[in-house]
Amino acid sequence: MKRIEIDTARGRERVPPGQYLVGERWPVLTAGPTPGFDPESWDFRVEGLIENPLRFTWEEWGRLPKVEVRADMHCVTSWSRLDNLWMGVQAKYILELAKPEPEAEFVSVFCDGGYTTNVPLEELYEEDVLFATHHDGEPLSPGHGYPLRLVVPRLYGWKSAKWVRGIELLAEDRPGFWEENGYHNYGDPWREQRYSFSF
Ligand SMILES: Nc1nc2c(c(=O)[nH]1)N[C@H]1C(S)=C(S)[C@@H](COP(=O)(O)O)O[C@H]1N2
Ligand SMILES: [Mo]
Repeated sequence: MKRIEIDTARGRERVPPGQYLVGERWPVLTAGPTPGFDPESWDFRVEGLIENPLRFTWEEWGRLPKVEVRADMHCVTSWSRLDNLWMGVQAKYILELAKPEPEAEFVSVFCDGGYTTNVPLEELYEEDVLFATHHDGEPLSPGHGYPLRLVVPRLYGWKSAKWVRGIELLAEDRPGFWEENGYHNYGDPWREQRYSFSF
């Protein structure tokens, strides 16, 4: 399996300002209850401004090509966990199948339980962005997003949506759950874009 080792910090300080390291301990940070998983009814959808709308069952998802990505994770509540080894399907691979329309510039990510988050489409083409089923060699635990979560290492953790069920490609940006509730719209840890009043 291909392993992708790119610097989450892209050459900046490894640990962004105002963050502390948690070591091996991996906190669970969830707004609301942990949703259940039914492999019969689960699907993953790619919708909106694309040439090929996509729908994968759990079984179909399991047949997609996987990669491993080593990446750091930075939560806006100030903890950082370095060197996470994720396994899953690169977001870029899914986008290449879906073929975004030229007007598509933003992505709304949707999840079981109703959580949403938004990212610029170009962020999802970064090599270290993936839809992960495994972390450090184990299937995700329910609290950490089983069966599937998005991982966007270069942005604050709230963009790494757990229990993800699909993405919608949009021409206009659509703020998600935390972005509507005071967090920054983009969320770059190196610029400490924690809240919507930071620049
Ligand atoms: N569906 C969903 N995804 C979510 C969240 C959430 O509340 N619901 N919290 C986010 C936040 S704030 C962070 S820091 C990361 C934390 O991932 P972890 O709980 O696996 O450590 O998940 C993100 N993904
Ligand atoms: Mo977070």
